[in-house]
Amino acid sequence: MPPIKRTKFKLSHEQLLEMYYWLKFMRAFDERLSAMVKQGKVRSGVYTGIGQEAIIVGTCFGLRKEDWICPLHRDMGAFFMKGVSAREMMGQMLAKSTGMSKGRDSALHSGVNELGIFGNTSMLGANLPVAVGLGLTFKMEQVDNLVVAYFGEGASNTGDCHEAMNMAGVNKLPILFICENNQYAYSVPSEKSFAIDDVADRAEGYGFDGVAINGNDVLAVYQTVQGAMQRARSGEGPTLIECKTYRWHGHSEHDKAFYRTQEEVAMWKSRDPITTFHTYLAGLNILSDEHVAEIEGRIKTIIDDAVEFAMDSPDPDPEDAITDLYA
Ligand SMILES: Cc1ncc(C[n+]2csc(CCOP(=O)(O)OP(=O)(O)O)c2C)c(N)n1
Repeated sequence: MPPIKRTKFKLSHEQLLEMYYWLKFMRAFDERLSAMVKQGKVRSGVYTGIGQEAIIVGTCFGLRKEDWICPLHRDMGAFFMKGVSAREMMGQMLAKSTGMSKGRDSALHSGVNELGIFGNTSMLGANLPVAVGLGLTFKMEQVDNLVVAYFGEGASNTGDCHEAMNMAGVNKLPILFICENNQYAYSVPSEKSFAIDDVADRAEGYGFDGVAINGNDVLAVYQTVQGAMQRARSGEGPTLIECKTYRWHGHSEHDKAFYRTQEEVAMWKSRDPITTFHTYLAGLNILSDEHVAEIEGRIKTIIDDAVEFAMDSPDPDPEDAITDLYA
């Protein structure tokens, strides 16, 4: 095999391959779920992140166990990178007793305290004030943990978003606000929901830095996030990072997305974050066809096992509906 070339990133080639693995894993898991929806096997709403994987990999790759994430409906990949197993996630999607919330709700609302994953509510933008609460806790405890809070460009127009960013700016809280700008809030294109080009510009009004980047470039996301993480951990406050991207599927698997043109979808598919990264790694002689086959085989085995496990898992016992209550 030709010699491996150096990159400007402080990442070993094993780390680059790990990033590639995660991109492929998220895509494969979402694709399997999408197929299972059509087979009538899934009991949860499915909002795939297909096309947006680079944002999750680039933001989660540098996280510590103690850091928290506040993910959205489309961010299942972040659960995996924070430590949720494929079996647990599949159990959750099939509303089985082996899922994270033991069949109580859809994947969107399940959190895992031990792993630092906040279970979001349906109200978009409402995860951001929670991120502020977490960030304030870290600041008061004088620990250098941080919070990564995700939101869509649609959610960026909510009052919660404004209030959260304002308070995070005033108190210099260790939060990365990650706007996943996938161009549409359900059927509403972004030019119909705000009058500026970049959501990132709003950060200035809250007293911290905002930057708009190519959300389909995993290394661009990673590099930007690294700087923001360093500032957050050293007490310099939040950063707003707007990642421009596109969701390949409809808003959810029941949405055929007729409000978009085929040309537009094709144009964005030509910017596939996985193909782009593949080409980059292959050019550096880090990724060979054998690697790809091995990674794809490994992922298929894990997902096949998760599906079998979840299908064989028992349904929740109705009597357990009143256990695990907070009060
Ligand atoms: C406060 C609020 N308003 C409306 C909705 C209904 N709703 C659910 S998803 C969605 C689109 C969200 O778009 P965006 O925030 O850009 O995230 P995306 O789904 O594109 O990732 C809407 C309007 C909601 N859940 N919460």
